[in-house]
Amino acid sequence: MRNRQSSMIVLALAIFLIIIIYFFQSEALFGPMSNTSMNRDQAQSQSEADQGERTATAEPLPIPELLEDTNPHPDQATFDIVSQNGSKTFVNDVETETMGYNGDYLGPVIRVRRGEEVTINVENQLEDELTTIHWHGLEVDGEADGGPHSGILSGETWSPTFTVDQPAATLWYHPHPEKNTGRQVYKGLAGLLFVEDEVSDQLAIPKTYGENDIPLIVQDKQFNADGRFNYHLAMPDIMTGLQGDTMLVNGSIDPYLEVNQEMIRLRILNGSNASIFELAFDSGITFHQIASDGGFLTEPVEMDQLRLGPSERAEILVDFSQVTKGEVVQLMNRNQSFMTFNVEGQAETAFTVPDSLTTIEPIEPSEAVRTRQFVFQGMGPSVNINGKQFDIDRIDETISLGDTEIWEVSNDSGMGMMGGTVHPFHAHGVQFQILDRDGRAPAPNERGWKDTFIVEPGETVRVIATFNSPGVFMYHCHILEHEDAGMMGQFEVK
Ligand SMILES: [Cu+2]
Repeated sequence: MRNRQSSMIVLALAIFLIIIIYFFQSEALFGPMSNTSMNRDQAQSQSEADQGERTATAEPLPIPELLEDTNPHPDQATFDIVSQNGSKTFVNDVETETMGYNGDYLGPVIRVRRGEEVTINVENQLEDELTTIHWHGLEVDGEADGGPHSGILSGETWSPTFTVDQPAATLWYHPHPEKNTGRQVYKGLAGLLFVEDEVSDQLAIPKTYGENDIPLIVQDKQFNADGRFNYHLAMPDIMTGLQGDTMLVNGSIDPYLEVNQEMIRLRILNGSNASIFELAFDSGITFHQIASDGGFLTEPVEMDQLRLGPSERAEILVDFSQVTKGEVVQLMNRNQSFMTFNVEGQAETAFTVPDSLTTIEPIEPSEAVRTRQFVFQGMGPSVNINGKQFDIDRIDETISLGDTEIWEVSNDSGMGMMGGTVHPFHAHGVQFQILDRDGRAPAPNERGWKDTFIVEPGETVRVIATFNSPGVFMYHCHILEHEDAGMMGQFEVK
């Protein structure tokens, strides 16, 4: 009896000890729950601690160049893009093989105007490798969209021409070859595409590119121990898509940006293959989201955290005038800092957050001629939509040109196993309005134009769109490893 009592006490003590150890480990893993602003030395030592053995040194944020329009005609624009192999050093002074547009990694910003007739010459200089280039979020005909049907062989050039007819927005471009999109994007093929119009001209918001209008392509990567890129799909990547433990911003690890004490506009792209980012600033700084995927919201939305799935974009205004000179502000994903803003002196300009941004005509559900269902199903190699995996010779849905439709997208994938998998839905050549999520109105920052939206496990998202661009287009999960595995279908508008 006595023995039994003492062994019970030992057991209770052991459990207590395990709980204590677990608590302290969680604290070490996830960091303190509240962050306060740090000075530069503290920030650097925290940053070094985050990096562990790695010898990356903080560098200024690289700003992608604005691609030159070589067409002198005021209503036309011509751009030249080359997909090429390259190499770049990210960590440990080791060069890793990369891909880039007009360079070693990522690509320039293509800036176009509404109403402009645009031609983009895309030359494929990749060695023995087919590629395509898809203008993500652009409302163009299927022939110009750059999906898997528009393969460019090594040494060939593809030159689509289209007229831009949609509101100002931060879009992006990336390859879309069948079964090889994930690898090519991971190696570095991605760039931003800005649409400007009279609304963006007239808004009193920061718009000096690279100074107070800053692009942030945020990605996460896995590096091998030797510092090379690791695009090798093992478990759990086959299930989740390829997620990494190292964050890159415009291709740089832990970069810093010097800003004045003023309002800064950040155009953020989640350029990851598979990760959902939860972005926030330390020091309790709030910000205003002013644009979603397809353009400006009707009014700014004040937020302290931004959830962004793969391929989603958000433009935000951050007011650094409230930060003391010499302080640093960290941009964090899930409480881990991955970029630093060094706040310098006073600015010459003083922007304020506008009361309103643009008008968006809501598309009424009564205008819809039909409702289609899309169901994400399966796991790993069996991922599919509506029970079907991608077949380039099969058109899954046919839509009449000019029709308005409701698309009901649900996620049955992985239910009951490991908490399920989130799938971001994307359709080409069209911008949606979100009607509801499981019957509830969307959050204020999701009440603008969307071409990509997260669908949680078990959730049903209803969206509405008018299909004004003819041709064959893709709809798919934007976890690129799911897309490559066949979680994609085709719709034809005619
Ligand atoms: Cu998916």
